[in-house]
Amino acid sequence: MLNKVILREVRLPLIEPFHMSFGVQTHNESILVEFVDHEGLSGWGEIPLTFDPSYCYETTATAWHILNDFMLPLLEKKIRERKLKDDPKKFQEIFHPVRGHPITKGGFGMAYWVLKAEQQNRSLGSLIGSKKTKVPVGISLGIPENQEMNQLFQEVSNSLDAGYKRIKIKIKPYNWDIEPLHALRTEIGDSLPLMVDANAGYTIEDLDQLKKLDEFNLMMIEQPLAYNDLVNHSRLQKELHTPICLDESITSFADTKRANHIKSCKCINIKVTRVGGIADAIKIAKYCFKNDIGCWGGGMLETGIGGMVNLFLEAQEEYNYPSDSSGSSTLFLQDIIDPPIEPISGMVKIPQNGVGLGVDLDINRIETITAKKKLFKLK
Ligand code: OSB
Ligand code: MG
Repeated sequence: MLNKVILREVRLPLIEPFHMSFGVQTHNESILVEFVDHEGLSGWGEIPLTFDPSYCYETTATAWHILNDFMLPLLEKKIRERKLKDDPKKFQEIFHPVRGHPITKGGFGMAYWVLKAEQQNRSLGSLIGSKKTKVPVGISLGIPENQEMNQLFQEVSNSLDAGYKRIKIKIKPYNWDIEPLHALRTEIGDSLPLMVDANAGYTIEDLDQLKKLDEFNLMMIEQPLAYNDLVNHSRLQKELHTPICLDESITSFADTKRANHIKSCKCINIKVTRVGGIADAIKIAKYCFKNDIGCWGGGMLETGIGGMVNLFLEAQEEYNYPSDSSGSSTLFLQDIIDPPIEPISGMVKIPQNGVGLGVDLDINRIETITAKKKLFKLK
């Protein structure tokens, strides 16, 4: 039985500002969700957002508003009517009256899944049927400050030394795309497993420039065009040999089916909250596998809470490319989980025996980075 929900807005500085085609991120800014039951067990989830609607329309402030003014009242009503179902797969149906806001819903629902795992004294991975004991990971490298080629070489060579299974570099139309790719292929060679992420920077008008990317033997091109442009992604995919991977465009299972029906991509970056939560992420991975679409786990510069959930999903059999789970120390001086996420030779071990997230939470540190907190008592 649910007893209370605690929302905490936290801010955790990144070691280095992370530059993408649409702007820069200097902090993780998340709402941590804690569900506490009557036995005192806690399940945690994470809603990773930013203060501005740049990567997606949701922001930290809209998430707080949607939770406080709509989702929590809906949950309270369900509990009052004694209609709350025990099944985490069904939990998010409560929030059907709220249109959109997949990241808010997905991160809220995540805490319910983790609480279920705690109550059943098993890990989230065991609850969702993840089989892999370790997963291959890559790293996502932001655009270097001042676009210094030497900095890019340094970061790529450090990442290869650390054993990452693939390198993703962020690109920006005309200004940071062909040049760094040419330099990397010339310096480091053709065997480097390399991909790019444009974060929706191009339009179909840039077709000639996008065709040039085909020369660099890339594993895939992530989200070249606008988030709401499945049609032109389909046109573009016909013009390119390189697989297109969608990120921003896929915000639900329905989006996945649409993208498949019109052949907008050959791969999907599954971010558990962006697609609306754990249940949808699982459905999407299974659908991709059946329909010959590749998939892998993306990241949103989350703390270790969201990071552990990403790993348990990446341990599902359908995930078939290295993920963006590059590890706590690539993002933060100190994470809020113990032990932190730490790849060894490009592989991260999945906790097999732990309960819930399979790691301890550093509650003191969480309190220190909390900017705003609210407790909702559930009757
Ligand atoms: O497009 O995948 C993205 C980070 C923030 C917002 C969007 C993206 C990213 C990343 C980094 O690429 C992934 C990570 O290391 O968490
Ligand atoms: Mg992306």
